Amino acid sequence: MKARLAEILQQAAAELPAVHSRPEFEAAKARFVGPNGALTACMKQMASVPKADKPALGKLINDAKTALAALLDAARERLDAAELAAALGKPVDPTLPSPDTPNGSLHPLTQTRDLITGTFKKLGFAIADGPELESEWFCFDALNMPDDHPARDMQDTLFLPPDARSSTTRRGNEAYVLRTHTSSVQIRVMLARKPPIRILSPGRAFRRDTTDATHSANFHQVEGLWVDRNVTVRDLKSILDAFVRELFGDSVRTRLRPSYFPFTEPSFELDIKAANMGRLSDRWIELGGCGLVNPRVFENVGINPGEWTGLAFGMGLERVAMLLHGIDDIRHFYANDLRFLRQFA
Ligand code: FA5
Repeated sequence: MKARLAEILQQAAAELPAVHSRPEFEAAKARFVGPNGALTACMKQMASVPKADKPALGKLINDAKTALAALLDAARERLDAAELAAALGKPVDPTLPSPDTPNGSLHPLTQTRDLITGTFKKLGFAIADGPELESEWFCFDALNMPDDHPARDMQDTLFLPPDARSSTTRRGNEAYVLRTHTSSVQIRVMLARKPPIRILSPGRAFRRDTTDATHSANFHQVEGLWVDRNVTVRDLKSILDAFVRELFGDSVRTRLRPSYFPFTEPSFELDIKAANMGRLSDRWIELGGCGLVNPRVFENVGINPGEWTGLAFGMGLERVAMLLHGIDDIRHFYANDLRFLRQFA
């Protein structure tokens, strides 16, 4: 019996590594451990072995069984690995550069946003964010535009359906709007932090404007706010001058044209004139609105206007990108035309 078991193991050790398919494996397995297999035949002989020899023989058979199981496992694992490799196909190195795929690039609006935020970061501004879905209080009332204020008509607002009215906003039952400007972030920041404050807030804005070459219902703005002691129009002008020079070069000229916003007093439009703005070169072009924070806004957010002063500005991101790159239609930014986008790669 001992010799027979050794022979079976020798045979298995020779045959199983040569097995290359599932049917070959199953046939070999049956030859050794199946109901009519060689090892099974040895086990059956146990019945006729004298009782005294049984323990020693039983151990021999068990050892042979374990050794056979290991040989079968090794053969099965080899087959599994070969089948997986066949299913996966030729090995690839994902770290190799692809020869045909052009690199992606940032959208021109993202590039322009990064340029603007980078410039203001150098001037000590931190980036602040706020929700695009706002309650009327943050978008209008706190900015000195109460319900009946005519200035509320200056911005055509997209309202959410009445069932979206909130019971959690400051006045309990206000409508939600898609924010018409990023000035709402000023309010959120001033409620959350104590002055001095110096923040820049880029983000989306929404208005019921008809789309044309310079307007979109969904556009982007960049809002700036600086609250400190003794902030003046001179600070406003010098900050905006520094910003504009960084973008358009030293030869750019700026002017603050008197204007009106309910949340700033005095208020201005910032105009720029430069020789390198394509079709718009050498003309005064409006870049955005600005002014000193209206003391009423400070009162609305619990900041003492006797102690603190502030400046604020807001501009259209698309407008800046169009001037920087000589783009004459805002709709190019949203058309996803690769011929347009690749020019900024
Ligand atoms: C405002 O939205 C003020 N919140 C800006 C401001 C902030 C003034 C802080 C003072 C202090 P205005 O409505 O003018 O202002 O919009 C500012 C800029 O957003 C415009 O100059 C324009 O570049 C851009 N803009 C406005 N409406 C659209 C639109 N429909 N499509 C594209 N850009 C727009």
